[in-house]
Amino acid sequence: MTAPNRNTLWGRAIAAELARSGVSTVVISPGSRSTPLTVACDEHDDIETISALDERSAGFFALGRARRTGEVTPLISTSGTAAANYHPAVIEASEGRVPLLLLTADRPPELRDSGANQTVDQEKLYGDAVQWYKDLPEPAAEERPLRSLRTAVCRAVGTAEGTPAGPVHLNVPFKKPLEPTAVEGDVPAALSQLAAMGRAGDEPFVSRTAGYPQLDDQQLRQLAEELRVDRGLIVAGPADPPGLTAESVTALSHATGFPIVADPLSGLRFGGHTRVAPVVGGYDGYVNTAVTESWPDPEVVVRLGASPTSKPLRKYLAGTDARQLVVDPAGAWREAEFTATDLVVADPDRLCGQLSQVIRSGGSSSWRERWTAADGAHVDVVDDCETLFEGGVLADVVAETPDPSTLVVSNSMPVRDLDRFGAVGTKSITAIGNRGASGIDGVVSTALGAAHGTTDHVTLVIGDLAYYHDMNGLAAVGRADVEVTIVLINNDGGGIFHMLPIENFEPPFTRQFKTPHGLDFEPTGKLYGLEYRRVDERAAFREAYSEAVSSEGTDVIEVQTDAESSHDVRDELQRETVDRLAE
Ligand SMILES: Cc1ncc(C[n+]2csc(CCOP(=O)(O)OP(=O)(O)O)c2C)c(N)n1
Ligand SMILES: [Mg+2]
Repeated sequence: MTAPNRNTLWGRAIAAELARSGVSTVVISPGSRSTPLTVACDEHDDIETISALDERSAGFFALGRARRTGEVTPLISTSGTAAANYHPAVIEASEGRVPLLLLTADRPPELRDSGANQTVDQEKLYGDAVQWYKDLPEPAAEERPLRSLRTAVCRAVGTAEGTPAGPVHLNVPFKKPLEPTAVEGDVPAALSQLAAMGRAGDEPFVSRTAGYPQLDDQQLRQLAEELRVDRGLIVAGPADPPGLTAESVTALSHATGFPIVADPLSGLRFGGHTRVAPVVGGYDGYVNTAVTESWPDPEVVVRLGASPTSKPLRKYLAGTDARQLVVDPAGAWREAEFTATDLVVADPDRLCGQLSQVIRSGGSSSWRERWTAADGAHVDVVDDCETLFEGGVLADVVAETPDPSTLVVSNSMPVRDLDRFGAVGTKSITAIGNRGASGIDGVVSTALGAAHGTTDHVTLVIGDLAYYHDMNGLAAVGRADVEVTIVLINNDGGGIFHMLPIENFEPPFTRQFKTPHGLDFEPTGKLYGLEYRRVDERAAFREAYSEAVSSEGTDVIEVQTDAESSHDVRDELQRETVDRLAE
């Protein structure tokens, strides 16, 4: 007999096809209905399981891991609200093109809509946020259903990793018995090897071969013609996992002479290529100001990745007359100013590589120098500032983080401060953030999941409300055995809201937007076994951070800041940069 009952056989077939399709880690939350899936993955030799207590954090842990590695990271939950708790991570995975696979256990169809316990409508639970949904048939120890199951699992992994990558949902109904208890005659001995065990030699049931969308020669030559101009830019927004390669974009920059305007999440802001490529990173501090007003417009902008984090950059691009080419391998539209003139449906890496071989124009050196000089002035101004402010924390983290390292930034001010103050450099820093839907939820879990997916040292920079939002996620430090240095920027509320006109409307501003909470986070150290320390000076922060990154274990360094004065410093530094460049 291949399995003691049909449910166990079904669960084992799913686990086997996951592993054979390249899945190495599955995140499982406890529950009864998912028992056949859980036990099969737990017992599988080639699958590492992470046990996560709460599904909302579990979803983001898997997301962080998948975002860092580019590998599908499946999740297993029981039926009911457990599955609904994945929804925020599913949305982020959808918007951010991260390969997730949701395996939600369900009651058998006859119990749906019957008042049965823990039974909810899980049909298309995540709506259009998934790339593919399938309600699997009930387990059957028969040839065709088993072949259909194995095919569905292979398709699910392939679709999650496709172009674009994203979440896939398989709803998996089971009747009792859920445990691997023997049920006489449930699995016929005559079942073929193929249906019962899958293909020989550990091959997946369906192997997937997928090409990359690319232009034909004539289209390529035509596009190359458009790029033979004096003033162009390569604008790299947040990259789709697993990221762009710096070589191809550097090659395009060399061929065209265009500077690379690199979002911190593009994979191009940091790394060895910055020695030879004209990468600019401080633009958030000087574009769309008097500095760029006096410059001629770019003629062509090649846009890679998602829409840039920097609003000044987006506004600057929207205000130019440039021909703007959005390159998207999925042919989707990710440019919300609607000023782009062309959509180029092609794999960005390959496109840059191919274009670099057919263009030799060199562009205008004075145009390039404008950008690099402005960037240099911005960096000098920031370097001269010794005040403790939120942006300085990000500058220090980038300066002091080990090489290589992974840096996870929360939404709200941390990602914006990394954008403005994280200077271009040669260290191999992989910066990631949840910019798909820009939530402040699940950020701790995202960082811990990323840490599971890399041997790099990992730093998380997070605001106090985002930390509060996902304190549950800290349980993964112990449960998944990962280490992260957490820099908690505590300005007692949502500092970002000071940037909005609502700042002038009291009392709603403080009560409903800034929301000071006065929470003392130090006990999270004790609760989750973390080293917790607090600093309120810049030098003390640098020292604490350097110490934390060179010691074992997960540390939290709480930096106490003032949101308003931090905004004042940002403004002051910008004025200085603009003045310096006007001289
Ligand atoms: C899940 C979710 N809820 C609410 C918001 C709206 N929001 C954006 S930034 C922010 C404040 C974040 O505060 P904090 O993490 O302390 O960062 P700070 O603004 O202080 O830098 C809020 C509530 C959001 N983006 N995501
Ligand atoms: Mg805050």
